[in-house]
Amino acid sequence: MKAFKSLFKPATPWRIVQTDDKDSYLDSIKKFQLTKDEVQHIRIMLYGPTGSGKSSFINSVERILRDRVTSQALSDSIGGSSFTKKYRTHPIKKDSSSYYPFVFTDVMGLEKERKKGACPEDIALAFKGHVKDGYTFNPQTSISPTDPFYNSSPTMNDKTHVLVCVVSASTANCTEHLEKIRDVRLEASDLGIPQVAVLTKIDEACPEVHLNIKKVFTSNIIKKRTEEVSAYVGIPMQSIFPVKNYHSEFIRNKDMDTLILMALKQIIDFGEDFLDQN
Ligand SMILES: Nc1nc2c(ncn2[C@@H]2O[C@H](COP(=O)(O)OP(=O)(O)OP(=O)(O)O)[C@@H](O)[C@H]2O)c(=O)[nH]1
Ligand SMILES: [Mg+2]
Repeated sequence: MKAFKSLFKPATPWRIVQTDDKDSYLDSIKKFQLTKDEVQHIRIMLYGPTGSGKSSFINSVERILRDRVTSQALSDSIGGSSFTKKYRTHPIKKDSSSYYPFVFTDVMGLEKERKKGACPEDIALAFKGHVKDGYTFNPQTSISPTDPFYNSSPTMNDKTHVLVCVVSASTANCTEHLEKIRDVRLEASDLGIPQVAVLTKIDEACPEVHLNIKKVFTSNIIKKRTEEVSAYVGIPMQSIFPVKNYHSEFIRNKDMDTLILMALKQIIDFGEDFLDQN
């Protein structure tokens, strides 16, 4: 009888969150304004293994904030080597005449082999604002100060204000990229850049979540993946946000929105803190 009862006992959540609070996250993101006159936007840099869902995360945010399907940051379904090769800034339109006060930079994915994918030196230079939009990453060598895409006098708007490590929950791929992820993180830590991780593809990682996204915070699989990312990448558990990106869905889903907005709110708060201190 006891065993029977426990079958119907709701699982204890591994994180207590307000999962039905989509509108309040959305409201506060829509109202968010920067207080420093000299800074136009929080620059959010996404990095992580190739195919982990960086471009899809940007598209998902835009999908929610603009309520329309977009393909601003091209994502790829074939996989293999890095699809995003250029350094590009993605602003998000708020209305016909204005943009949100935050932008994303989507860099070439990290690949496990030393001479493949974005080289960590380039990412470190991008943190400091030395890489101009349109630069094509060269896995063999980092950008030289004589390159036309090298920005020798970056302003606060060109620098990275918050770093987001994007890893997939469906593969344990972050172990393979560990060294490169650590290099990037160490560089960011030296510059005092706050860091968050986004754990994508929770639908692929856990069958229960695939059927019902609400189960994310009671899923042992997602809890384990979050703990692994925290241990491997060195980001505290409370700064790791599980999400399911919009990638094949045509219809908006309130629970997917909530998880994405929860992550975005934390990213913006961290970016704002960094700007306040610098
Ligand atoms: N099931 C599922 N698939 C996803 C999710 N996020 C992204 N994908 C898919 O994963 C693939 C790779 O996504 P991208 O957004 O291109 O990944 P990326 O990190 O930008 O890759 P690179 O530009 O190559 O570094 C695409 O087929 C996406 O549709 C998710 O949350 N769930
Ligand atoms: Mg990409």
